[in-house]
Amino acid sequence: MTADSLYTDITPILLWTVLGFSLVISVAALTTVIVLLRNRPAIVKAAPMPAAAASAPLLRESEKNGRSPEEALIHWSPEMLKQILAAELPDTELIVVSNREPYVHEHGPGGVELKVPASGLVSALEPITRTCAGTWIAHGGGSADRETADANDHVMVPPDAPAYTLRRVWLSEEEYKGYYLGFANEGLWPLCHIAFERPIFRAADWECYQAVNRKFADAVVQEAKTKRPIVLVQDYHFALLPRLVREQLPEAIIITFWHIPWPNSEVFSVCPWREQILDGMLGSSILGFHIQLHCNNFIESVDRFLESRVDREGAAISYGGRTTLVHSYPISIEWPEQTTPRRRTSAWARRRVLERFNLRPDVKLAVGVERLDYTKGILDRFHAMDEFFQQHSDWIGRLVFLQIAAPSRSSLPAYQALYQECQTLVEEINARYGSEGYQPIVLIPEHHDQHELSDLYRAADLCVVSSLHDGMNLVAKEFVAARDDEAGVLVLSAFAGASRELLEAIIVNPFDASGMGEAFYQALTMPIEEQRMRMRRLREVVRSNNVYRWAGSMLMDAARLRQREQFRELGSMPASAATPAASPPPARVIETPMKARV
Ligand code: GDG
Repeated sequence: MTADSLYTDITPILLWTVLGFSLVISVAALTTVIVLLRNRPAIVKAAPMPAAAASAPLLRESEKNGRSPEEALIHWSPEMLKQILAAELPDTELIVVSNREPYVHEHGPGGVELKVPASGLVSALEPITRTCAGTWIAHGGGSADRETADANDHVMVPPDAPAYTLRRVWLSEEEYKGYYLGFANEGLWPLCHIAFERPIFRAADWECYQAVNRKFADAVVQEAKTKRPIVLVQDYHFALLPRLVREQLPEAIIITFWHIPWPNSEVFSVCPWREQILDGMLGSSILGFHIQLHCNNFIESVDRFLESRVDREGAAISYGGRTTLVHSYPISIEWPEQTTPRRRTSAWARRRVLERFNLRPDVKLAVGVERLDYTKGILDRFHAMDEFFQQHSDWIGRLVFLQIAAPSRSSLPAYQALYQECQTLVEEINARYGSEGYQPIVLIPEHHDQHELSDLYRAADLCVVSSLHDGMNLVAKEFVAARDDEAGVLVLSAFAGASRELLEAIIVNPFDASGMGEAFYQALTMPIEEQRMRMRRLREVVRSNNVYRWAGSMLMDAARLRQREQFRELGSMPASAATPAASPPPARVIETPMKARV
């Protein structure tokens, strides 16, 4: 048989075999698709996503922003943080500076009472300072603070299991008004948030702000037992402090964390003392924001207003002979929780909350928990309730919105006006949709303790975080952490930093009341399997990106800086390579804790 005749004989057979196989594979594929579509989970059948979610990001910011893969594998816990400190920063003292103190002593009807203030900063920093046994310097603002501090203005806290020193700084009424209420909260707070509240800048407030920053810088120097402490400066109350501390403790590592957004340079330019503020902040070795966008805005502001060299690739700014690393560190909450006693079930929490607020057992419960602040979008979620009832009138009588609004900055006119507006709007909506024994919105303008908040989160069918603008927002993360039953839905503003991580929440635009109303509907009708799928993923994210990771990442960066300084002192590093922040970290710096990875 010739080769030609062989080809002629087998070609049709081959052709038919290939065709036959293709047919079988196509039929199998089609059958699989039909079976999958028939059995697809309820998630596909849920109500359409609101418009804002249509353009939702596919990747979390932490997945995009180039964190080292090794770091992502660390299981962050208090023990890990201690190990990192011991291995990478041995014998380093840690000093935290914030305006708000973690424990306030107040005179109450039953004598001196201890309060934990409603503050995201306190919620995040307290477990860290406890773990690191540092010193926390803060304004002593409680009515019984003086009598509970010792002669050095110290008090050991937490009172039931002392772990670190709280140093209280006393301010006169004039200082408090000018620095805190005036410059920080009527000037910088509205300047940094897109909430359309006009910032107020008064020269007298600025004077106070400078004087109080100096006072706190002196307290840092007094408390420092070594020449090279790590100073963690917190927030917009202390923009000038890093430079002032740097002048007195040139070898300190100063990490400044800005807990609120940073505006774009055009908005920032309206501040009459913009250059001084930037100069003060650049006294820091490391400057942290929650998200990359705010780092970018800060770098852009420096580029525009100061003679400096900006290294965008290395995320560093060289100014006045020193370099500052500008990096995003998304803040988070304590996980695992160390202090809250064993929780009861969600069913128990729900019964308790319904009883306490006198609500019918068959209602669905939406909750909001915040300081009463105009940036939090409290009015906007009430407008969304109004829209929701207009579109879905069958829900009237079946949904209650329970809003906890802890009083905050209540001596300022903008906050008094907000309180009035909230009361009026709630009355209007309740009059429109309420009936005998049914109030659709329950507004509680009171401070609650953490156990009560935890019960509320666990009792809720949905938690609404509708901030107009928010650095991060810890309530969103606390809600997720509280839901070990994997039920409940988070409705989250696209303008809260948390929306960069919590992608499985229903993401909303709080300026769009009808869109947010539809998000409520989606949440209330979401099948339990979908709630579970979303909640499981959200919990994974918060668990692995907990507050120990937030602090640990900053401290690891601090360790790298310190090592490079040491190389520089030894003369083993060329000057050009000695700019600590601009080049990538040496892998071996984190070797020891890595080995201990859990
Ligand atoms: C700033 C930034 C950033 C609320 N009511 C009570 C109470 N809270 C607690 C919550 C939560 C905290 O206050 C609020 O945290 P947030 O993160 O929502 O907001 P801010 O206070 O504005 O914090 C913010 C944060 O700093 C951290 O960097 O996320 O973007 O604005 O922990 O549970 N706590 C108590 N009683 C209450 O009635 N004890």
